[in-house]
Amino acid sequence: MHRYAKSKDTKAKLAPKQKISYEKKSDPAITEYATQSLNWLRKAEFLMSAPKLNLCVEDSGYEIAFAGRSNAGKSSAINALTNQRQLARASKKPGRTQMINFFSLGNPDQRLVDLPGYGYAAVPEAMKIVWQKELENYLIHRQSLQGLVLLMDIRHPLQHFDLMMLEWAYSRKLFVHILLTKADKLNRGPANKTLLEVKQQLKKMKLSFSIQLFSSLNKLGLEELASVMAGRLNYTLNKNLDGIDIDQIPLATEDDVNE
Ligand SMILES: Nc1nc2c(ncn2[C@@H]2O[C@H](COP(=O)(O)OP(=O)(O)OP(=O)(O)O)[C@@H](O)[C@H]2O)c(=O)[nH]1
Ligand SMILES: [Mg+2]
Repeated sequence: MHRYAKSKDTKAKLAPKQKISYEKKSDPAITEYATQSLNWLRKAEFLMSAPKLNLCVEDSGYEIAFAGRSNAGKSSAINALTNQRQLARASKKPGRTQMINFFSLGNPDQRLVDLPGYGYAAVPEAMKIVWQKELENYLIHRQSLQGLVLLMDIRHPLQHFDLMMLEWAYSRKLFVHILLTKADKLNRGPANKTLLEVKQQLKKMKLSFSIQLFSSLNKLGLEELASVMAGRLNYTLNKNLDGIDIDQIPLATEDDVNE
């Protein structure tokens, strides 16, 4: 090596220090979409309860259903999302939601549905079978159903019931958005680890899905959930947002969805 040539190390020391920012800049248009979606969801109003599929509201328009094992946090999530304490009744007693509950979102053709929790131990076996059949009926045959929000307690993901729901969703190519609920029960490290593991499992199932951490208690993940729901329910924004052209926001690709 030439006597005067500077070593790599010295060169690095002499180079002006560059500041590298790891901060992810949020896109103002996307943030605005999430905020508007949340405001829209706050218009939720109770429509009706049905004990079975053929007594549900007319199968027209669009709806998104919340499903999950009993006690997974469905009713709490709906209340947090709509910013209404008692819209869907949450309970310390599992098995509280025993009907298919419909909520309108601004108009009766855009709906949110709270499905009965599955697996409540105190329900007799025969009753569980009836409910399972009703759920299957609803998921397979409901034409207005645009997607499923599947809630799983982050401490017990992918139980038998969840796999059954995912199979039904797959059989009719239904989009599934997964919430790992009660994320406040875990520290951030273990929570992210579970998120990654569940995502890997789901990728193997070739489903069309997205997944996120969620906590009704801490209001974690509300905006993300609201945006997904608005997208699925064909909620169109008021296009006169301050200088933002919504049409310029690139459409999500399958990769984004599975990220
Ligand atoms: N720590 C914590 N607890 C929660 C959260 N969400 C719900 N819970 C609690 O979990 C219990 C069950 O919540 P629900 O929302 O009633 O659950 P569900 O899925 O609607 O239950 P079913 O109606 O039986 O199907 C209640 O005691 C809630 O307070 C959360 O994000 N964090
Ligand atoms: Mg409930």
